[in-house]
Amino acid sequence: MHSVTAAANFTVRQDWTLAEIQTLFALPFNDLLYQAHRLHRRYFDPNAVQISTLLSIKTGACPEDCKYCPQSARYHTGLKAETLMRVEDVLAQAKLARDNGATRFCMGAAYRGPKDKDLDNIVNMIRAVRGLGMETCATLGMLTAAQAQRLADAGLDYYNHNIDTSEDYYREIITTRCFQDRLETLQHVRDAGMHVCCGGIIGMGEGLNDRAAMLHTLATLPEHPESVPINQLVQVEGTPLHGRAAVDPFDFIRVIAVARILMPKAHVRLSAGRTQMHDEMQALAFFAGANSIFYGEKLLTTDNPEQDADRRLFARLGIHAEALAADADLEEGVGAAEKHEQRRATT
Ligand code: SAM
Ligand code: DTB
Ligand code: SF4
Repeated sequence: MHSVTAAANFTVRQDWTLAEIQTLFALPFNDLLYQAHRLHRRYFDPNAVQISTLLSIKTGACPEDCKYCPQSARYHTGLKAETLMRVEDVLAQAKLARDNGATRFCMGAAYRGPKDKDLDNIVNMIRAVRGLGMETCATLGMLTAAQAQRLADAGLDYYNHNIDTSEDYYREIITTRCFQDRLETLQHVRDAGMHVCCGGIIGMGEGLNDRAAMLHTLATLPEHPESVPINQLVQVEGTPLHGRAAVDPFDFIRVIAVARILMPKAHVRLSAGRTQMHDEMQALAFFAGANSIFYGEKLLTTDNPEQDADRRLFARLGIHAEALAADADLEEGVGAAEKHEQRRATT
């Protein structure tokens, strides 16, 4: 019989072994969900879900070859490439998102990594969005240490940079960079004092062991990511992964539950792929420990559920939007990095 006590002592651990994670994946579904939900209640309001809205600030024509991505210049997906947006236009979209209830605004760019001159504009976007009283997040590809510092100095709260899958399977999915490059950027983000948002994609043809290995990498980082997006592959015609077999919904929920157990203080985000999920599956994901979503009718280039549908789902489940943390300090313009420094100085 499988043990259900592995996560019973409620400590936050960075020393998970791959074998322990595989054991969690092998648990009967109800035992796994019970453990995950129990931990979830320990650290979070089980009826609160954090809401982020995404905007693609630079679309398509990306030099990278990520096999899942409609924005790679190598695949013919019919996507219209767009250059970096103007600060005023980004600000208008952020205001709309805020008025619709989002507390975090995430700006995504189809770069391998940003050029320093692009960062001049992006820094202004970050300052403008923070001025609205929202948390800021950006996902711009690989960063140097100096670029990460510039973003932190501008007040960027979160940087999203996914490891996507296991180190082994990464080679099958992307050839223009390696897993180690991802880890290096994540380290620069940490060193600059920003919060880390890092997760992956399920449904790319990876095996169960790849899912376990991906979560093992995340859960054994020196500090767990504050935010862990779990995406279900959005299959876009023209990308090499179009036509992959669909994931068993219960297997997807297992990934959410295991992420919750391994990283009990992280927000686990039910990210891309929600248009393919029934309400019942999303409810199960929230029970298993997901407590963040992307809200708004678009992700970056693909569809996300209609806002009305999400409002109805929240109402049916008695879920409310999570309020900003009391220490968000947005009015004063204090970013994650500065808060980190303040905490260090007072401890
Ligand atoms: N270019 C930057 C990078 O790759 O880090 C930032 C933008 S990129 C679109 C951000 C993330 O979106 C990827 O790391 C991947 O996890 C996710 N993503 C992209 N296409 C996806 C798809 N078709 N389905 C699910 N997730 C996807
Ligand atoms: C993440 O993990 N998922 C988001 C966000 N981080 C940047 C992106 C999903 C993209 C889905 C495909 C698209 O819309 O282009
Ligand atoms: Fe470019 Fe990011 Fe898409 Fe890869 S995931 S092709 S780096 S936009």
